[in-house]
Amino acid sequence: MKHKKLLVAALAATCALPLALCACGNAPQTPDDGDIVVGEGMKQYVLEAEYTPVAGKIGGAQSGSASGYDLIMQSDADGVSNGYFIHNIHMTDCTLEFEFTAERAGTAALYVRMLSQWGDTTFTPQNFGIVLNDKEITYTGLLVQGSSDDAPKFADKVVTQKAEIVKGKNTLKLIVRENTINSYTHSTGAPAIDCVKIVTDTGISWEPILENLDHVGKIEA
Ligand SMILES: [Ca+2]
Repeated sequence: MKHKKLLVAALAATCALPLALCACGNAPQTPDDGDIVVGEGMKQYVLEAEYTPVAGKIGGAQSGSASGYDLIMQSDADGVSNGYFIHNIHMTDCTLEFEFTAERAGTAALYVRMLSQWGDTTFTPQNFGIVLNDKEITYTGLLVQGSSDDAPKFADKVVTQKAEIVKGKNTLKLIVRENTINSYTHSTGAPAIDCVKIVTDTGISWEPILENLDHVGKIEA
């Protein structure tokens, strides 16, 4: 598998991706949930969900199955970071993994950019786990405004202002837990995930799986 190393710090500094939200200048922020505050000496790093490992992953649609690259949806809608997001992960234990490397240990503000296709929905550690380096983040429930995959309205939801980042490799997991949020089948439902944003004064890099996008919308054996 071809991984292209990309230093997100450089992107954040240069705004090289027109669709990527970044921390530079007076770039427009998301209209909902207020602006993400990037303090003096801090940087915002955007880790796109569509660049995380999806091959072989089993999700679930509103009713029926969904898996692998079909979990990535392309969208030209306003507010979709990088033009793609992850959806149809309505399956207990379905997990998205964001691996990144930190120059040193530190704390970070952590945001997950998400929407709910189930109407206004409150995600909690009980129905949607957020785990950093195998430690559960006991976040306060996140009320996510209802919208849809076809007319997405994503919002940056603050999970914690004090995520503990370790020097070297870090792994953030978003874990769908058994619940009854899926109002169609009265079974497990999940949010759609656009990206994760990390605001910290610790330098962060990661290896986005850019080739994921080569598979989107293709029928594969
Ligand atoms: Ca995205």
